[in-house]
Amino acid sequence: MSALTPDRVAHAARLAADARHVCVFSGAGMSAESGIPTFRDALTGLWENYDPADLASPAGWRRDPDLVWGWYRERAAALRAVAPNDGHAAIAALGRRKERDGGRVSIVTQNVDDLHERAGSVVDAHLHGSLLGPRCEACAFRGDPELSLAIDRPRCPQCAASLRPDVVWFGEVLPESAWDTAVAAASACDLMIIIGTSGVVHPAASLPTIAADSGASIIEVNPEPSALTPLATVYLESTAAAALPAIS
Ligand code: BV8
Ligand code: ZN
Repeated sequence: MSALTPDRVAHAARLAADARHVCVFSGAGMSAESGIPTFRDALTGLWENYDPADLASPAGWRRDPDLVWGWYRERAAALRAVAPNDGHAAIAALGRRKERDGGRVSIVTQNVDDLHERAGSVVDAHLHGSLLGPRCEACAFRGDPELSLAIDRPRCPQCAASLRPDVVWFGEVLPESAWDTAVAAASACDLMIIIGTSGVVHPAASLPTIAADSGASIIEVNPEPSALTPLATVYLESTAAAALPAIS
């Protein structure tokens, strides 16, 4: 049972209604109620003996590319079988309402799924890439989502080099344009809504501090306190699908 206290819900709903520019900052918890395991829970079944930070790393890829490719292929296939949840829908509805009223909602996500988009939102920055479509290790080729489901690792049709998941691994720099867009949104928003992130992966986890230092109010939605909870103007100890429809 989530601790959605009426006073906190009312406070968060007022902040959301009054804000001109909302920046949504989402993590794996945003997709949990759609059936996508959070990053730390992602290693179930076949993968339970592996460390996510190792599979999601250049060293892990170099050591066993077929194993890492298989992990991403399974995640890409699992994503096709699920749907956006009420939290994604609430964020999309908030975006439409803000657009109508001359405001805006920016979405900055750490997630590599497309559930915000499938709920009708435009995502301004995918900080850590996407499961949908591999990219070439040597040239600018990017494949379509079908290629992510290939059983055997595909070769680049343009230069025959190896294709890899189009995600940012630990130890890799974030895409410059995504990071710049995210910092601009965090700096310009008057409200940041943090949803479902443990707030331990950097530099993404520094965005809420940028927002707070720029004078934004912060709402956090998470059934457990996170590293970011101390920054929250309002902390909703609840899940994305329960809390977001109630405040937006
Ligand atoms: C970089 C793509 C620099 C791949 C991902 C020491 C200190 C500080 C930093 C570092 C350090 N050592 C190394 C670093 C840097 C490192 C880092 O931050 N490490 C951490 C672990 C200490 N960062 C990097 O390497 C980044 N790059 O720094 O480059 C650089 C400079 C020069 C040259 C080279 C490099 C790159 C990081 C990106 C890694 N890739 N994803 C893939 O998906 O496979 S990160 C991946 O993990 C996710 O994308 C996500 O960002 C992260 C997991 O975090 P969350 O999303 O928060 O998910 P998590 O499971 O942790 O938590 C879920 C939360 O949801 C929980 O709080 C839970 O309570 C809540 N929840 C659960 N259910 C619900 C819910 N909430 C709401 N509703 C629910 N229903
Ligand atoms: Zn190529």
